[in-house]
Amino acid sequence: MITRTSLRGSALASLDARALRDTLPRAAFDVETALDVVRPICEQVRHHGADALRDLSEKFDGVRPDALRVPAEVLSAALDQLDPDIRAALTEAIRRARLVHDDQRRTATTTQVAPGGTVTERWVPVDRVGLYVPGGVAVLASSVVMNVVPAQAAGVESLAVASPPQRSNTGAFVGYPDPTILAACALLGVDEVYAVGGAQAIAMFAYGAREADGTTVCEPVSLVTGPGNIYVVAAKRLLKGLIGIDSEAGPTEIAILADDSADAEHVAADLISQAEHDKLAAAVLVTDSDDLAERVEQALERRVASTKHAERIRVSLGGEQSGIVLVDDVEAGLRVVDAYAAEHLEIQTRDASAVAARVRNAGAIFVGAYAPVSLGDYAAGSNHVLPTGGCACHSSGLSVQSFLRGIHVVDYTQDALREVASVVTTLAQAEDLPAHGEAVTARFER
Ligand code: HSO
Ligand code: ZN
Repeated sequence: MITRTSLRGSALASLDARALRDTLPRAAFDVETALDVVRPICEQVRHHGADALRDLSEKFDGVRPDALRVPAEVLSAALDQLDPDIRAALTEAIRRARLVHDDQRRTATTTQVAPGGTVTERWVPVDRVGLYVPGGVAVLASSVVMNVVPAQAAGVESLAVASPPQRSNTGAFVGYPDPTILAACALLGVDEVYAVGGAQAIAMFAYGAREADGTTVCEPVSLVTGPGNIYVVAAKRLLKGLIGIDSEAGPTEIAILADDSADAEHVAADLISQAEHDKLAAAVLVTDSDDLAERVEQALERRVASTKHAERIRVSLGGEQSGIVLVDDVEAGLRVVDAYAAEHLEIQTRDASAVAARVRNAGAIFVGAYAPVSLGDYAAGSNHVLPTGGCACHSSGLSVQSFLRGIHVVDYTQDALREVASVVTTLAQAEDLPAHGEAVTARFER
């Protein structure tokens, strides 16, 4: 079901990092093509506001929401009706995520550059953010936690969530997002929730939305975060600049670097766990052990046959984005996983901590036998909104930092400015921008 590739001996040695990355299995995720699809959707929302949002929901979600903003009583009903076990699990997941994200808060730093001259870096939260929670193949209430917790820890004051209305909802929830998502919002104290999904949700956040009579439905936001399908990602890319965005998150990926000490059952179970997300999800095992590869293949066959979403998983494991990559040793494996820059990377080798410490590119690293990716998906305390598609070589997952801006505050006395004046005038002359220098010398002329 899963293909094997050998990158042993000269096959690896002859490749530089970029060429190596191109040879590794990866899903085709063509955001550029999707841009053409989402452009008219965004324009429609920009010009026709709430009317466009209702029309687009009817077209893409198969349901016309009664109210675009979920009423407070629907949010509290969702929390009241939430299964107590799910409520307890969400509460514990929130508690752990808060521990980690509260620790990420940043304090201002002040640097004395010269006597009388200081630069302070202040960290200021974004005023208003829009958090997108997908509602496609799987409806992920845990993603509400992963978006909201860092935003709240950063001190963001105004926070809105959007998630697609679900056609299959019943009772009080008809035309609204999945009730567990609503309950998670209520549990986190988020009261501004929209029954809007897809590219149109991102456009609503970017432009804001009004009814035809001018009544405001949603105020525009400064920053949009959260994962989504290819159209959501395309809309974020299109509207970037008008709004800030987090890194682009595409289909889920897991890479596992394992040697012969790894437990094949664990490796197989973990590969399957992320393949379960999506037919486009990627599961890649990098190992120097033929014996482990063999045992993992057998375990995959057996485990996939007995799991609920077998069909979806078979497609994802059998797709070109998944595979087993054979290498000479763990050292070579490290080169491979660094080139791949996985969203999630598990290290299941001897001395796993030491190996993990050498990894440079990954969205999140899971060390040793007892840190499966699904722990991080829900309850490790870490964030699960992570860069995919190789973006981990330049971007980070969602954190408090994603919601903060660093502002430099420059404070110099007259003497401190005098002392550095010639540096400014010399560089200004060198760039043929003498008025820059004159702004300094003007202060010492009288
Ligand atoms: N593995 C997904 C997150 C998730 N898994 C949510 C289950 N629920 C992307 O990191
Ligand atoms: Zn997952």
